[in-house]
Amino acid sequence: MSTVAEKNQKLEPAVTQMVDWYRQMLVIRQFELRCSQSYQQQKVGGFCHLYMGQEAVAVGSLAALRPSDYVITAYRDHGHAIARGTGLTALFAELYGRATGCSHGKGGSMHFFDRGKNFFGGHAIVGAHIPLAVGMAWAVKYRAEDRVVACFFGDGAMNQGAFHEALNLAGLFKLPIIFVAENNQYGMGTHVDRASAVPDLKLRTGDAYGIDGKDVDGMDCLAVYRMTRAAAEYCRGGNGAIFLEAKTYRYRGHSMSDPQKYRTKEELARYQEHDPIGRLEEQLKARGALDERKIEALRQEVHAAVEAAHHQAEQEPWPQPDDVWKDVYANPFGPYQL
Ligand SMILES: Cc1ncc(C[n+]2csc(CCOP(=O)(O)OP(=O)(O)O)c2C)c(N)n1
Ligand SMILES: [Mg+2]
Repeated sequence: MSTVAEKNQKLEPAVTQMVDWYRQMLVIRQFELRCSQSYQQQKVGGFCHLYMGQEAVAVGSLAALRPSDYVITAYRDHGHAIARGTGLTALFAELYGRATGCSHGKGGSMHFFDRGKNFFGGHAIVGAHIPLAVGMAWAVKYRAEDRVVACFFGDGAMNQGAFHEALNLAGLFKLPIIFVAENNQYGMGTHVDRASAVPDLKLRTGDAYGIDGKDVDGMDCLAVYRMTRAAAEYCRGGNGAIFLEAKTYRYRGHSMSDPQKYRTKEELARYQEHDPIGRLEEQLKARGALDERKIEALRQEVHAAVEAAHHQAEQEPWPQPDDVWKDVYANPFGPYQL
C-alpha cells in the first residue's frame, strides 16, 4: 500500500463509530422536534433557531476532534452541544430557564455552554464570536498547547467586519484554528447569492488572508469527518489556520417565527431528499451495520432518552432572585476588592 493510501486508511472511522454518529444525529433531530413543540407550548423563552438538516456538520466535524480541543459556535447551537456530549437534561433545563441548565438558565437556546466539554457557546451577535475564537487559538499557540480550535458560523456571518479582522490575524499569526462556515444558503431570509459578492465561500480566504479554503458536502457526515480530520492534522502540524465550507441546508425557518416566503416548498423538498440521517443510514446498511430492526430499536431508544430528559428538565428548580448577580464577571470586583 502506498503511504497516501495507508494514511487515508488510518483516517477511516470504525463502523461502530459511524453508528454512534447516526445515533447522535437522531438525538439532535428528536431533541429539536421536542424543542419545537415546547416552544409552541410557550415553555421556552427567548429566540430559538433549529439546526434540523445541518446535523451532519456538527456531528461529522466534532467526531474528528479531541475532547481537549476548543469549540465555539453561533446561536444555532443545539447540534454542537449535543455532539460535544453535553447532557440532554442540562440542555432542556437551559431552554426552560431552570437553575440546573447548562448556563444556569440565564442563556436559553442561543447560549448553550459547557466548560467541562470545552464548548464555549452559543453566541447571538452574528460574527462576534469569531474574534473570540481567534483569541482562544492565540492563547493555545502562546502556551504551546496541543489543541486546535473549531469555530462554526453561518454564510451570513462572513460579511461581517469582525470575520475579516479575525481571519487576518489568524492568517498572520498562523493560529491553530479550523473555521467552519455552515453554508445553509440563507442569512435569515436572504440567499447567499444576494448577500455575497463572491458566493463561492471557499475562495474568500486564500488570497485575502493566506488561509486555504476547501468545501465539503455538509449533508454527508462521513465526508465532513474526513475533511475535518485532515484539517485538524494540518493545524496540529503547525501549518496555521484552515477554512472549510460545509454546504448544507436548514429545514426549518430561520427562527421559530419565520413564514419562509423567500423559498419554495419544492426547494426544501429537494434538499430533504438528501437528508443527512438517511444518507448515513444508507452508508451503514451498505456496510451491513444497520438493518430495519436495528434502526427501529435505535429510534425508539433515542425517543425514550429525549422524552426522559425533557420530563426531568421540567422538574428542575427555577433560579433564585439572587442568582441574577452571579456569573456576571469572573472576578466581580477585579483588583479593587471592597
Ligand atoms: C451583528 C448582528 N446583526 C444582525 C443580527 C440579526 N441576525 C440574526 S441571525 C442573522 C443571519 C445570520 O445568517 P448566517 O450567518 O448565515 O447563520 P444561519 O442563521 O444561517 O445559521 C441576522 C442578520 C444579529 N444577531 N447580529
Ligand atoms: Mg446561513
